[in-house]
Amino acid sequence: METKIDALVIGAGFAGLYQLHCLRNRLGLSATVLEAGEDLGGTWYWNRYPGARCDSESHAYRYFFSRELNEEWEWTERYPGGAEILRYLGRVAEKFDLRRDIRFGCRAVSAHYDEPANRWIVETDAGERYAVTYLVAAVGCLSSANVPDIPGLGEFGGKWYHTAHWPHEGVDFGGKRVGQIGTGSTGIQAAPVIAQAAAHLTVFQRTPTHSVPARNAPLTPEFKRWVRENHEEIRAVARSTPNGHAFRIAERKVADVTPEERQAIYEAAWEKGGLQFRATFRDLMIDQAANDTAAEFLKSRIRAIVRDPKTAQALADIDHPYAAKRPPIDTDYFQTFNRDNVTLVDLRADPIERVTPRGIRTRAAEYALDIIVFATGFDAMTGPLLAIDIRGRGGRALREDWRAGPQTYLGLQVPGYPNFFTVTGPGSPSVLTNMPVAIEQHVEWITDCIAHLRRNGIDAIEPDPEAVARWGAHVNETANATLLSKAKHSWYYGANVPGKPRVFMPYAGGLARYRGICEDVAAKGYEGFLLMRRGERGLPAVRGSAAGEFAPARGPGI
Ligand code: N01
Repeated sequence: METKIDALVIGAGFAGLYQLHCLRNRLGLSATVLEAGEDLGGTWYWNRYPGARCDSESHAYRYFFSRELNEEWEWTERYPGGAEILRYLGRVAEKFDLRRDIRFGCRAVSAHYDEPANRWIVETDAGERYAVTYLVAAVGCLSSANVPDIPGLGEFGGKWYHTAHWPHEGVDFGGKRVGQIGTGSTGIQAAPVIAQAAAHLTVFQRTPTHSVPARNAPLTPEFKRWVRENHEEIRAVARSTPNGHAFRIAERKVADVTPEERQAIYEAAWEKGGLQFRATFRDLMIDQAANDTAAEFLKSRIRAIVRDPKTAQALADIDHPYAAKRPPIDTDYFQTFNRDNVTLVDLRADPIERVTPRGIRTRAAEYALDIIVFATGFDAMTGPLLAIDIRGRGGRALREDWRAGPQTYLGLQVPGYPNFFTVTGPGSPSVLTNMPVAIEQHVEWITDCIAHLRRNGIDAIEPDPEAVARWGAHVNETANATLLSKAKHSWYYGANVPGKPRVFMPYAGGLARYRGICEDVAAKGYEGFLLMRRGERGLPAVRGSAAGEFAPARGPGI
């Protein structure tokens, strides 16, 4: 049985829900969302590990498209927890009547472009088949879990879990010896909570990283009122800043202030907590000497908090500039290592050799464990797309075309894959931003683009390969202009997944600048894209068309 509809969206997280709303409720198209999970929420559906909470502040972690929705919804804490975000998305789905067009528990396994008919044939793991004109991948950037291939895992006598596939009924750590591998944003959130419940927690750390206290707290009635009354202002800030957060980056540079003033600024930012620490000076991400001052401040905090000097040294021996890897924020992470039931294993000094039936064996010791928690991150950005067998013109496979790294125009489209759109795809600001703001921008651009095609009798759109090459060069150049390029072992470069090409995947030029570029491209009649009408013999072959230059980076984009 083949279902014929205008548009298919893959994924029912923030991106897929809004995309469905736009395509169906605004453009009047027939549209369906396929969602592998049994309910909506995307990343929040899967990542239910202990301590899962958003690092973006709640007043900016939301959709901004509906003032009414914002007036009806009130977050309870400074950072929304996973369960509250799921309730929020449930409310959104209810308000815009989205559930009726979402197929839950339904994984898209293949998407093949049928060139003569100019349509996409999408098949699911349940054997369902959809024929659609527009295909939108809203699969998320961080939805393919990375479970490292450690020898012996299959022989482990206890239980193991990856944080991104956390059992919905929870895990009982009571009386258990737990080993946690990974100390990125997830591991740093999970460890303090696991340590409180477990008999013993052993944290296996490969790369230490800086972290700033989140300082989460319930929102006061005054703050809630302020949020309600300042919707437009909050929206305007989030849309105009490089990261899509509702705070501005300071105008000053580190060298503009005295060392004493700088120390006071860092101390105030530490007390305030959160990702705003990165916004204390505008040159933190482009000037190594400036960054060193922040990094040194944060390392000094670790040494001040952690009582055991050897553990403190292992936690503070950080090999990359502050925020060159995604900076975590935490609730009592470093304090956790002062507990009697917590041990840190420095894998750089003593690497893991294998998992044994009893636990984890490093070169120097064996750690007996009942539970292993993998907080080992994701095959980010490209992983979720390549998990689907996507084939474009002439049967070309995305897995082949992206063998050396992703090729996109603006992170929105792939050459050779007409009418296929990616929300927050590689080459877009995405993971360097507060995601809902980046998602809204993409979804609205895609919606306007599809409206344009239909208004003008255009059958298909795909990027000009020349524009794609220029965009790829611009993405690289922009990353190289920042200190992000000093952490070549980060997941931004795909370095956490063995065999993955080392390519900087997100766009580091900043969301505000990126938004301007996308608007400009559309205003110029979709410059750099090929707009095609079907003739008697299908779509015309791809020809080159001019793409404009992208303005060089002027300030820090991240
Ligand atoms: O994953 P990560 P994550 N042996 O890749 C280690 C977002 N997020 O899930 O650094 C031993 O950052 C790895 O070590 P190394 C956010 O964008 C958002 O923590 O590769 N260790 C690292 O310590 C974030 O950046 C929020 O040397 C291994 C850790 O595992 C992104 O998700 C919350 C290993 C993985 O860290 C990913 O964060 C959480 C191995 N074989 C996450 N393989 C919120 O806003 C990997 N590691 C709520």
